[in-house]
Amino acid sequence: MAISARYTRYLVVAVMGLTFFYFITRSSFQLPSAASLPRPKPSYEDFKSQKPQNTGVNSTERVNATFVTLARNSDIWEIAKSIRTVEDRFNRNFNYDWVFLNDQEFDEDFKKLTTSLASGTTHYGKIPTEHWSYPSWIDQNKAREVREDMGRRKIIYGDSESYRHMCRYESGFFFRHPLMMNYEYYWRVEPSVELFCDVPTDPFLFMKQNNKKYSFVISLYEYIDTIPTLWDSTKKFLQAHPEHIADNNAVDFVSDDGGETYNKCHFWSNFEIGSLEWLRSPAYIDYFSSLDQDGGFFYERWGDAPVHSIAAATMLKRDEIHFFNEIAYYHVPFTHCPSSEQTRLDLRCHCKPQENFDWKDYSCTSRWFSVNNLQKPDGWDKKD
Ligand SMILES: Nc1nc2c(ncn2[C@@H]2O[C@H](COP(=O)(O)OP(=O)(O)O)[C@@H](O)[C@H]2O)c(=O)[nH]1
Ligand SMILES: *[C@@H]1O[C@H](CO)[C@@H](O)[C@H](O)[C@H]1NC(C)=O
Ligand SMILES: *[C@@H]1O[C@H](CO)[C@@H](O)[C@H](O)[C@H]1NC(C)=O
Ligand SMILES: [Mg+2]
Repeated sequence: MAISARYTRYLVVAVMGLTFFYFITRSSFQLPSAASLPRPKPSYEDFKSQKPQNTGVNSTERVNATFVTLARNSDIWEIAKSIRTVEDRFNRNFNYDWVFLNDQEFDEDFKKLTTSLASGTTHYGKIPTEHWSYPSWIDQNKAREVREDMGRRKIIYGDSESYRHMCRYESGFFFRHPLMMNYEYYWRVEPSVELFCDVPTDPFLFMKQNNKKYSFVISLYEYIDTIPTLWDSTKKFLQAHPEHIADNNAVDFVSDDGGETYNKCHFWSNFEIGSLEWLRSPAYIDYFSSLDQDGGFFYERWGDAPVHSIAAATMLKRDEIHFFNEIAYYHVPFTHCPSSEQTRLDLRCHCKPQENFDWKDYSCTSRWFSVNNLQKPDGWDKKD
């Protein structure tokens, strides 16, 4: 049949062509070898030993400093975002270490992912039980009743036991974890935060060279229901220990009446760059121990933000506290975005200036500028 003869010819040509094609390209069509078959998941230990070491381009004037993150294993994807933003905007050029702390053991997945994202050396620590449990003098029934009551009153985290251990830990213990004893400065990073501007110069070096001990980017008023007696405890402590009160302190940031009452202003401690040696000093440790004895971490819901802030405002000189205007930052629900357009362009910021919280009514940053005679940007008091 004519048709089948024509098809046979096509078939012969096609087979010859494919054979030729096979011989010239067969080196690239290898059957899967044992080496390319799916391998078991790499363990954290194997992965860590194979990770290439970074050497920071700006490592000459390295400060003895680390990032520090308190997190649960379930925070893995939220902390991944934070590490990425910190690395992209700053640490890829500096490769500072990163310490992760947890009240439970970190799992392999958490360690692998965070080590792969961080450019510096990572360390993982378990918090000793004594630092994440009730001190002997706390009445746990009373603490439970408080939680139930605050839960009914819909106070934020009011019913949470773990949040109280967290706040107490961040107030009094993270800086003396054995892993943190290796450093002089820390930068605290929480899950799901964002940096909006390049950080081209090293904030740790700035802290060290300018003798700064504590820094912030956002400040605001605390919910009074979480700290009704914190100021009474503070006054009792400072009266008993006048030697810890700093000359030229910033008490006017936290009190409108010379220390009689607390105005609820505090630095928002989910961002902090600070001196570990200050937190490990007798002044700070005595203050924390005194607060801990009074029991307000459990009988109220004292946050580490007002505790750090009141300590800084009373026991540091005012010029040892720094406002990092150039570090643009977001933690739900507030943003710090530099007011100056020139700064935003120079630092390649991508924050919306309208979202800057600094000059809004609920922020205390305007007060910080006033009590320190700092120049506020033009138009800071325009309402929009
Ligand atoms: N290991 C551990 N970390 C916690 C726990 N609760 C909170 N954290 C961490 O403590 C920090 C503050 O908690 P977060 O939920 O962000 O509180 P918020 O910012 O006040 O809403 C974050 O870094 C959390 O990952 C906990 O029970 N265990
Ligand atoms: C290194 O630091 C210098 C000054 O501290 C800065 O001008 C430069 O841009 C930095 N280099 C990188 C790659 O970030
Ligand atoms: C870093 O600081 C810690 C705590 O002060 C100190 O023990 C350690 O020796 C310092 N390391 C370096 C390299 O200076
Ligand atoms: Mg948070």
